[in-house]
Amino acid sequence: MFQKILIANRGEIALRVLRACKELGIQTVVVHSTADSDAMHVRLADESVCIGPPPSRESYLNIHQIVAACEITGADAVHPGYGFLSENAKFADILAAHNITFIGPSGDHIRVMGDKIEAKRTAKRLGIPVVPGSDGAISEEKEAKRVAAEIGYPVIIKASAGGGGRGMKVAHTEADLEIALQTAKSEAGAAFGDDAVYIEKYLQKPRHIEVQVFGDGAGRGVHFGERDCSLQRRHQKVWEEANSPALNAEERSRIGGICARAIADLGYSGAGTIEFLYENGEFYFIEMNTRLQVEHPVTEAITGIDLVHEQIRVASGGGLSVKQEDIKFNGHAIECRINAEDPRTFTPSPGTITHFHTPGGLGIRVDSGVYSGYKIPPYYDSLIGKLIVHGRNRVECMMRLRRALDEFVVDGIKTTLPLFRDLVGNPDIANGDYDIHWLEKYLAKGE
Ligand code: MV4
Repeated sequence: MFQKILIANRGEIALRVLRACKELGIQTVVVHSTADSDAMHVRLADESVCIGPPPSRESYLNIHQIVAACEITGADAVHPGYGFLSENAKFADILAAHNITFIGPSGDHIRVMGDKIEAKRTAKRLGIPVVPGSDGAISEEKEAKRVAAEIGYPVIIKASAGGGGRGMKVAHTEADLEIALQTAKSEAGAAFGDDAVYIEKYLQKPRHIEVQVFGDGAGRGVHFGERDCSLQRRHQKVWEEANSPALNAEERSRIGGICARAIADLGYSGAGTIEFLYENGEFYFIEMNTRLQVEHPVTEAITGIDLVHEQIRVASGGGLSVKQEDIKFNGHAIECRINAEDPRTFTPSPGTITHFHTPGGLGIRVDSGVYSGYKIPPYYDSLIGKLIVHGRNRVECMMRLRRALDEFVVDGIKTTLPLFRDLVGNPDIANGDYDIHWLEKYLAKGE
C-alpha cells in the first residue's frame, strides 16, 4: 500500500480523496494555488505545497510543479481527482517515468479514449454497441454523403479530439451536410489543433446513461451499474441518479456485463465510465471517461462501496475488494450539484459565504469543501458542493431530497439550490420522465 498520496486537485473532490486516504491510513499531501490557501483540503491535509498563482495553467495544470512537490514530500502516488490533469496521458507517463504511481489507468489507455474515433473503434472491437456511423475520420464531402445516406438523416458530425459536447454539428438533410462538415472541421482545427471529424446517426430524444466500470489491470473487470445523467444544461450535468429510472434489472445486468467484459479484455486498470445514449430500449456507446466522475457518490450510495478506496487499492496492486456477484444495487440515489451561480442565468456568483448549513439525517450525504466565512475565488469552476440522497426506492429518495433541500442554507452568494427545489416538485421529474433535452426546454419556458 502507498505511504503517502499527493492530491492534485482542489475543492470538494480534494476533500473526498483526502478522506479516503485517512481511512486507509495513508499520509496526504495537497498542492494548491495562492488563491486556495484557506481551502478546507489545505487545512485538513498532513502537508501542503503552494505550487503557483491562481490561474490553473500555472498551478493545478503545472505538471513540473506537481512532480517537484512529489519529490520534495516523498509522495509515492498521485490522485488527480476529476478535471485538471485527470485525463492527461502525458502526466500519467511522466509520473510513471519518475516511479510515482498515477492513480488511474495507463497513459496509453487514457490516450486511446481521448481520441474519440479511436475510442469508438476500440469499443466496437470489444463488443460494445456503438452509434451507427463512419468507421473512422471523414474528410471528403462525397464520403460524408455516402455514409449519411447509408445511416439516414439526421446525422451529427463530431470532432475526434472533442468530447463532452464540444465541436458538434447536426445535419438534418443532405443540403446541410457540406456546411456542417466544413464548420465542424474548421472549428475542430481551431479549438483542438486536430481537424479530424466523424459522422454518426443523430439520436433525437435519447437519455444519457453511463456505466461505472473498474478494471484491476490484470484482466478482471466489474461494473457498478449505471447512472442517468440526462438532466444537463450546456453539457454541464445538474442532477444525476442511480439507478436510471429508465432501466430494469435485466437491462442493467446485460449492458453492465458487456462493459465489464470489455474492460477485462482491454486490461484496463482503475475506474472508468462508459457513456451511452439510450433510446427505444437500445444502448449506443458515445465516449469513455478514464477518471473518477463528479457523480460517483450516487453509485457509492446504492452499492455501499467506496470507489476511491477501490481506486487506491487497484493502483497499489492490491486488486479489487469485490467480485461482480458481491455488487448489489440497493434502493435509489440522487445527486444535486450545488453551484455558486444564479439559478436562472447560471452566471457565476463568487464571493463570501456568510452562512453555510448542511442538511443531515438518514440517507443524506453532503460533499463540499466550503464553510461559513469561506470566500469562493473567481478562478475555478462554480461547484461548491454536492447533495446526495439515498432512499429504499425512488419515491422515498425524492421525499427525502425535498426535505434536505428545505434544510440547506447557503447565504451570501447565489446558488442553484432554488432550481432543485423547483425540480423536485415537477411531475416529469417525479415520474423519471425526461431525456437529454428536458432541462433546457424547462429552463427556456422560464416559469
Ligand atoms: C450525440 C447526440 C445525439 N446523437 N450523438 C453531447 C455530449 C457528447 N458527449 C455527446 N453528445 C451528444 N451526442 C448522437 N449520435 C446528442 C448529444 C447531446 C447530449 C448528450 C448527452 C447529454 C446531453 C446532451 C445534450 C445535447 C446533445
